[in-house]
Amino acid sequence: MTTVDLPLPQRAAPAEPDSTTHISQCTLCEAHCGIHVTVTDGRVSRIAGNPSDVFSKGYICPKATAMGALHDDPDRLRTPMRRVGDRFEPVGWDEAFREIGRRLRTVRDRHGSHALGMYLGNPAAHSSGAGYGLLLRMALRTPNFFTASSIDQMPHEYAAWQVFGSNFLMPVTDIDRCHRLVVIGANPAVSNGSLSIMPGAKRRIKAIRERGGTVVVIDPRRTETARLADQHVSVRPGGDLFLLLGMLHVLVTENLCDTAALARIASGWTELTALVDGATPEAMAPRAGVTAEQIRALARDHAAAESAAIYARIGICHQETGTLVSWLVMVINTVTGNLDRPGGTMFATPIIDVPGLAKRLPIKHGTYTDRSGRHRSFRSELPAVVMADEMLSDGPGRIRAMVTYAGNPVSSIPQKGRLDAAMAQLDFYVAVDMYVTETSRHADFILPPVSPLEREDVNLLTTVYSVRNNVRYQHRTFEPPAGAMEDWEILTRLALELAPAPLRRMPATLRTMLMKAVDPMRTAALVLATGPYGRLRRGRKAITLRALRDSPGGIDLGPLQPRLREVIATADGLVQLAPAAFVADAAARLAAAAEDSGAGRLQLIGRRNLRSNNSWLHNAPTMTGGNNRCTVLMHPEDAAARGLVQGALVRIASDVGSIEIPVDISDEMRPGTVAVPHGWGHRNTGWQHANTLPGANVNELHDPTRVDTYTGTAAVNNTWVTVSPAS
Ligand SMILES: Nc1nc2c(c(=O)[nH]1)N[C@H]1C(S)=C(S)[C@@H](COP(=O)(O)OP(=O)(O)OC[C@H]3O[C@@H](n4cnc5c(=O)[nH]c(N)nc54)[C@H](O)[C@@H]3O)O[C@H]1N2
Ligand SMILES: Nc1nc2c(c(=O)[nH]1)N[C@H]1C(S)=C(S)[C@@H](COP(=O)(O)OP(=O)(O)OC[C@H]3O[C@@H](n4cnc5c(=O)[nH]c(N)nc54)[C@H](O)[C@@H]3O)O[C@H]1N2
Ligand code: SF4
Ligand SMILES: [Mo]
Repeated sequence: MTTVDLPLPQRAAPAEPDSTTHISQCTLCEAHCGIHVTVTDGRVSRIAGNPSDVFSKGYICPKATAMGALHDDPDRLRTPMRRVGDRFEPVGWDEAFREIGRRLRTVRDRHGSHALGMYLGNPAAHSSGAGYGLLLRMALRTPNFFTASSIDQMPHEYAAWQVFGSNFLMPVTDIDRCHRLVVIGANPAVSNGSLSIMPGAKRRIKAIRERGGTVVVIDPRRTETARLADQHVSVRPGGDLFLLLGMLHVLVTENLCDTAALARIASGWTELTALVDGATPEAMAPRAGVTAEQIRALARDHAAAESAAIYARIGICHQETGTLVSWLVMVINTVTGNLDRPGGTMFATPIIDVPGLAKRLPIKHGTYTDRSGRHRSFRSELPAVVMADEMLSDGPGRIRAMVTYAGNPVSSIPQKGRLDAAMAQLDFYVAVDMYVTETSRHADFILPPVSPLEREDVNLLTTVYSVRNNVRYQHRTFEPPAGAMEDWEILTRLALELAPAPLRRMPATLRTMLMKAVDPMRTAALVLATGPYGRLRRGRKAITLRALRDSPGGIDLGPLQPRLREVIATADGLVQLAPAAFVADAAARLAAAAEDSGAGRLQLIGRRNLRSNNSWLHNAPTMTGGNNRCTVLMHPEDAAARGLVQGALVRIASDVGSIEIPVDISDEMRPGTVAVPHGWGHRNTGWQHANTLPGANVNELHDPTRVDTYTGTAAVNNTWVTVSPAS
């Protein structure tokens, strides 16, 4: 169990502090670790892991303490704000909603609903708010909908849609039972897993080795996870496609797959074997930046393991080949017999049975495009990299008004510095956020939700992609102040403002009744009752909301269960190993000339830090300083070649922008590759502490036109840059 004491404000005689300890959850990332929050004299004095949490088992990462810092942060907005000239002034909720409704409707009436845009950001997924964000998106009736998914997991979703028939069927890594874990483009020791949610990832990874298993990390950087592994394979950024094709070649030519068993669940083996025919390890090795022997061993060991899983995440999504690589990961897990088997990759059985419902949740691709026609919509949204263009380039359908919810796209999205200007020139902009950020500073209204410690919730997303079936309840630590609103209430009120007049103008009492009817707790009760563990299902002890609330560490629902045949959503009920478009694309890439060697330039990738959270949390002094700084990590040879010494300020320049930050020299980097964290460079925000910190926005360097072929997901993981001493 981890425990961290927070500094308390100095008081004259703290004789008998009035302390109470509350059970809650950290909601700062997908893991939702159980926490004990001690409150002393109305302030959070201590945050510790909840040892009885059935999933996180007492683990917390250093970010958990930021739950307290966030709650007590004087810079956190507690009332709605309205822009008056260059300043923000407090405004009442009702007045704010009326005015926002009027302004949004005016834009819609004059220019059509295309003129309204919305961005839904990452923390939306960490509360029930996401569902209500989608409700608002429906009320806006606009094609111009963007989310953090298109700078995140869209390639996994697209590949899952092609291979398993549904974007929801992204297989989860059964890390607690696997005998071999291969991590590609993820650093769970820092991130604690995403879409294979694994709080306390370090402990789970160590346990694999303790039970005699093997851990391999394929990453251009010797990461915190690589340090826990048996083997680190330092791949060239963007080289994963060739590494995996080479592995498949070995699996095929050395007859390492049980093709008879495979034929019962999958189709496309013949096309796959034809594709990898020429992809010998020797041919692939230089393109992947590894050795042929490494490729061969990776394939043989994967096939030989009692159970094995490749876990791939953001490092492979942020590539032009993001979808192709996601596909090959799914393929290798399948052909080696590691799909739907304990210790391999599996589908969860969550309280809301998303995998079980996948067949009935069809999605569309390409029903519309952005105005340039380059980007096709996927699951009814457009990639976030086009936001700036859709706001700035003139012509019909231009976005004139925006809503952002729990997102800071000016910092998070590669956009050549144009999104800042784009947000500034909008006719109208409303931000649902608790801070004045790089993005929300341009808003006409900022509507702040309560702090996470002031809400109670049951997070459904976490249950769908956890490495073990479970359900947990987020208890309130603090009662919300009178009149404060939660995200779901704000979003529902906004949606009502865009609804037809009778709904909009309903009396306040009726509206209160309606809001009560759509309360997330009611929704959670309904979800529980109708899901796999509910009272409507026979033969099992029902889990009610009350039972869940009374379980201080949540309820364990057991290990992942085989259920491929039940959930697969393809037309013929088979896993599609070789979607025609993917095969043709991969073949074309195999046939193309070798990769650009960069002519003395370096390949820029990203990195995450244990005490940082995307573009925010930098206002908490306990989260900044130490090793959590915005520096460029560089191999000693590359530093020496440029005459750089540790800590020197350097200028990093790409084809689209430049930034200046200090260099950190470390042999954990692959030579020729440098890493810079995203989410830094806070200036002119309401974050008084963060504004004083050095750093720059790495997304100034990434080209928004370099994207994953299928989903438009920003390819921020191999941008060519030069690094030189800052003048
Ligand atoms: N170069 C580069 N860029 C990246 C990445 C990378 O690896 N490299 N990673 C990408 C990834 S994976 C992601 S997910 C995106 C994230 O990018 P965004 O979607 O922009 O999310 P955050 O940066 O987390 O910003 C969160 C915002 O929500 C606000 N907020 C926090 N909690 C709440 C809440 O409960 N309610 C409301 N209403 N607001 C809240 C915060 O104040 C902050 O303004 O960044 C991406 N950008
Ligand atoms: N502490 C902390 N935890 C977080 C977050 C945070 O900001 N801070 N963000 C959360 C979010 S929104 C997400 S989506 C998850 C992401 O979780 P992870 O996917 O684990 O994120 P990263 O730590 O960025 O790991 C990506 C890895 O890919 C590597 N990489 C870069 N380019 C390539 C490449 O071309 N090939 C290969 N094979 N590897 C490459 C990088 O070196 C890095 O180690 O983390 C979540 N958890
Ligand atoms: S891993 Fe850290 S940030 Fe994520 S929920 Fe757990 S304590 Fe919070
Ligand atoms: Mo993310």
